[in-house]
Amino acid sequence: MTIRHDRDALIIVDQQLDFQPGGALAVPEGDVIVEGINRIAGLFTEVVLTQDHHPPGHVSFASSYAHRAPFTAVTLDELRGGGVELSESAAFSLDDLRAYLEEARGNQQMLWPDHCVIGGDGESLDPRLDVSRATHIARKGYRPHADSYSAFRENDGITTGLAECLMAKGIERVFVVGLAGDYCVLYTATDAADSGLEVIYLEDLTRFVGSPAGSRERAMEELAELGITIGTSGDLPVGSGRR
Ligand code: VGL
Ligand code: ZN
Repeated sequence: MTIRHDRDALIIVDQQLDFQPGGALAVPEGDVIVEGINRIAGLFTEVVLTQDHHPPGHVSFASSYAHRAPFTAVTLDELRGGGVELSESAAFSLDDLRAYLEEARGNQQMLWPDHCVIGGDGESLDPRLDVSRATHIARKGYRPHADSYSAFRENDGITTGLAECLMAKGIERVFVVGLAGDYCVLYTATDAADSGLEVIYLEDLTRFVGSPAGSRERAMEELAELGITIGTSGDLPVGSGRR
């Protein structure tokens, strides 16, 4: 597989400390892929980095709700039934939440431990990541009442403008890597395909949250259904690329 400098982009998703072992939302083995990512980054002229970037009291934090545990979901049905109570720290109202869940996929939001909080240490990129080739750093998930797994579209469907930006530069194909394979990498890949970009999901350069059970398998099925190519970094001419 050859890389075309003017047509291909690499998107490195959320390679941040909070997703590494020991972080607030640790992804098992989230740290082992960074060397492989650095190795292929040198092949690309266009390298997009994304960063999860949440304000305190974000809609995706379990701590923003009364009596809610991380790794459970809050749903529109529960809200309509009066079963959702916010905590003191919530940076959004129940009306904001209703408007968001009406637009969100599956009319629900998974709740997570506080992670990638703006200004906190956990949102930093892994210091081992070679950022020297990054041409575009896209932060996402910073509206208090909306989460954004994808680099292209927030969970309520609002565009980030990234597809338009890449396509305006002539990019036709994107390679996606990073964390986590069942959330932000998955949605970045599916939204890229939906935007009309050809997508290659490099399976060896991602790792998975794995919650709820089966999320990895469902992610792989969804990619297959959309006709997204699942490849590995071994398919790339690593070593022969320019640096
Ligand atoms: C992610 C859950 C919550 C990810 C971000 O980067 O995959 N997952 N926020
Ligand atoms: Zn997040």
